[in-house]
Amino acid sequence: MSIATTADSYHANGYVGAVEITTPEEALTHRRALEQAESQLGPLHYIDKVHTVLTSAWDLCTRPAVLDLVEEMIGPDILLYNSTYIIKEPNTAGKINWHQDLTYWGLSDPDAQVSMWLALAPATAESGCMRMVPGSHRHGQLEHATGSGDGNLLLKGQYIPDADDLEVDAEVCSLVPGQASFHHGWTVHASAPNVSSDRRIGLNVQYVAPHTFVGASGEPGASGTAIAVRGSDRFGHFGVDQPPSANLEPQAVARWRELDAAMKANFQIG
Ligand SMILES: O=C(O)CCC(=O)C(=O)O
Repeated sequence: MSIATTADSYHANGYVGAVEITTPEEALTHRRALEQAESQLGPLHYIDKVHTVLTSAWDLCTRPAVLDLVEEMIGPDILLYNSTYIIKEPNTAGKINWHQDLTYWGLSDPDAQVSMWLALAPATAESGCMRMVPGSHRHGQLEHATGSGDGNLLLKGQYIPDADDLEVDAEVCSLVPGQASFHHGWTVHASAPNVSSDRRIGLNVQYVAPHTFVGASGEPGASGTAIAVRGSDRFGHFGVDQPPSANLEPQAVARWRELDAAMKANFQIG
């Protein structure tokens, strides 16, 4: 698919899957880089802003092939806002209930944000790949609840209580290593437990256009931090993150702990 066709599919359905970003061999190299970092730092599942400390994550987040597509989705000025690894270990019960991402970021312009989910291990129905409800991005925000306590991996256990009607239309978004999906912040999605014998690993990345901001007024500091990866930021709503000068550079690691805590403190619902 050309970039334009891929972007058209994203705009029509609220998501697009199976976009090739790296070869499977290259994805394996990036998986090894993550696993090396895990052996040094401990678990990295759902730790924010990994692109500020890991050169592998920075490389994947800033690939021209990714940014060319993101540009078609949110415009020529692109800020890299967040990146996390989302990992389901083999044969574990963790799952993600039906939800919409924008319910917890509070961004002012819902169309000025897109998420990439890049597979570093097979993401299949068996390993608990995402399921997406096509067209659901057009309905705006649905009501969410928190704390379902049923193995939901989301930070506040958020979920859409009445998801049965949505679920019937959901499409399975399986990815081979090196492929990515891109989804809009209102797209309803979920994923089941990993019942395979391999880890399921995704690098989940958020891009925003600089005119958007967190909160009602866009006051400086309220939107957290980000870094321009294409074009320019003429608005200054976000503080400025730094790219990694080397892998796991100690000062950057210390700063990263603070960035992760700040991201989690700003996490909203509703
Ligand atoms: O990794 C998953 O299974 C779900 C990820 C997700 O909810 C997201 O990328 O917004």
